[in-house]
Amino acid sequence: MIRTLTLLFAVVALAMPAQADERSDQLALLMVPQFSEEAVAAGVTQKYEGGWEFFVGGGGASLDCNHDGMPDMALAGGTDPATLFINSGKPGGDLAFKRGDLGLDDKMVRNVTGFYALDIDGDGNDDLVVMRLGENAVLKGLGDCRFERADRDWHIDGGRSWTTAFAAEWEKGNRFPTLAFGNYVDRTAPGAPWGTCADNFLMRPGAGEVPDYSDKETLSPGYCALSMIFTDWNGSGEPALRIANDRQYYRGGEEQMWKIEPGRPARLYRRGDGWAHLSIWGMGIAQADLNSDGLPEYAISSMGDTKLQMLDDPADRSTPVYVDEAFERGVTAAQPYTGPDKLPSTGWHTEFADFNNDGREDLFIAKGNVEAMTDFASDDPDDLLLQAVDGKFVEAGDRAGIARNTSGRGAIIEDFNRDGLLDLLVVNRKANVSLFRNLGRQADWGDRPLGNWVEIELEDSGGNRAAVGARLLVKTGTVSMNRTVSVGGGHASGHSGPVHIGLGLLDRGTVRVQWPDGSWSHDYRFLANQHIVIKRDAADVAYRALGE
Ligand SMILES: [Ca+2]
Ligand SMILES: [Ca+2]
Ligand SMILES: [Ca+2]
Ligand SMILES: [Ca+2]
Repeated sequence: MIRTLTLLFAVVALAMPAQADERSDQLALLMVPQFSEEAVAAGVTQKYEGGWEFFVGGGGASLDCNHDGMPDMALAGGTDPATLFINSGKPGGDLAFKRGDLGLDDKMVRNVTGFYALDIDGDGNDDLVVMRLGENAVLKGLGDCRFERADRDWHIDGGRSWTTAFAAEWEKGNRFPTLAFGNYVDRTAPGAPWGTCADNFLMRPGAGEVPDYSDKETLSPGYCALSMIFTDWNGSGEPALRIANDRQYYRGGEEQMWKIEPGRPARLYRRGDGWAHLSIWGMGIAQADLNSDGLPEYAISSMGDTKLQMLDDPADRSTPVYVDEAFERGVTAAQPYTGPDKLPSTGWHTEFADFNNDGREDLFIAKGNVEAMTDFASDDPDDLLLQAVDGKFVEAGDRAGIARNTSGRGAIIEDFNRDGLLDLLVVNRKANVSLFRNLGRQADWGDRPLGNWVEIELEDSGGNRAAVGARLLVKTGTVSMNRTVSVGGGHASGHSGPVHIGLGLLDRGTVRVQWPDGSWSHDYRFLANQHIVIKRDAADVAYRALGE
């Protein structure tokens, strides 16, 4: 026994430095962005507090509530009040925020688990969906970062559930969006919390001139949703609703996908449709078209291994059978990558974004122990997995300066100072949020730029002004990239606003837009390092100057 142990230690001792060396070699080929944590200096003090109902959730949303081009944000506080932070910084300058007012009373501003921003009524102001433990609320944006409750006017039943997930899409022909609410444990049911997951809800708009969601459809069974996303998994033009579910509390549950057909009740994909049973601690979900084949891949965080699902047979667009390529692609992120703690880690917010502007989407995963689960890592740093040329991902969280001993939950990936480098806000349980400014790439003589970039904002005609569901096909040199405008995913967190695209060394490109109604635009030419706006049927892109 002792000999076996000694041998094991020897193998581990040999393996660890080799792995570290290999990672160093891989990182040497990549541009590693440098982040500086500036929450307090930027005026952002906000914690996610509370008992076991707030072990989950803890999110926020970015939106531009005063139309000055600078992203503002709403952050959940659990039992602490949720807070609106209005961006008071300048383009290219320091991160700076001032506190605003969400217009929620003292009861409703507490017990908030997360936010998503979208323009529900199509007036050009983003509205805020407020997810809560108890009644949910919807805040209508009035401009100037003022809000008023609209859930009663719009007949949105806030329910009594413990809401932990949200997503929205515009079904074809509809002026207003379809809203999906995901709920966690039903605490009032006998035997709670074990096997007592609440149902989820789908709210489709009425046909009138104002949003009317009196018709509420139950998505049953619910299996304790922690994130959801509308996704056109097979390129049919008709998104389905995917839900990541937490096996900790369901009995006989699994990951789910609902078929959402206009004018028909939602229908769950089952074995007969090819849907395979997968039972994980589904926490956060993200989609990206990593292989540019027009179909999305999915990252789903869990306790232990992160999943990376790719359609098994891309030619067969009728059967949703997925293979897990997380190991091959290097995104399992199953344990902490720094420090002595080698227990499994716990992943939450998951999102693809190009942090170093090299034209390849990277993967961020917020990490943090549920509370004091001794079988899981307690010091569990967030992951920044940079995508290499070969499509594999390399951990760079420590090198980038985001590896901290905080317990991450939701996150917002956004260029908060509009300098073309994506910054990062992480909501932490029982600790102040982390606000990381992206400084670019570090060199001997200081920071230097990353790759080129473009930020693209769409403006559709009709109710879906921000063109949620639109696809962007960007071509630069020989590279093509697909992006989708969506509302949902991550964990209790989202962002509204331009789509950020890294361009590497290329200083121009073209973009084609597939608008949510399915029609394609012509090719638009654009120059790099600009914020561009593409209006429906416009001849050319418009360049937007900020801070003027
Ligand atoms: Ca703003
Ligand atoms: Ca609005
Ligand atoms: Ca990248
Ligand atoms: Ca930035």
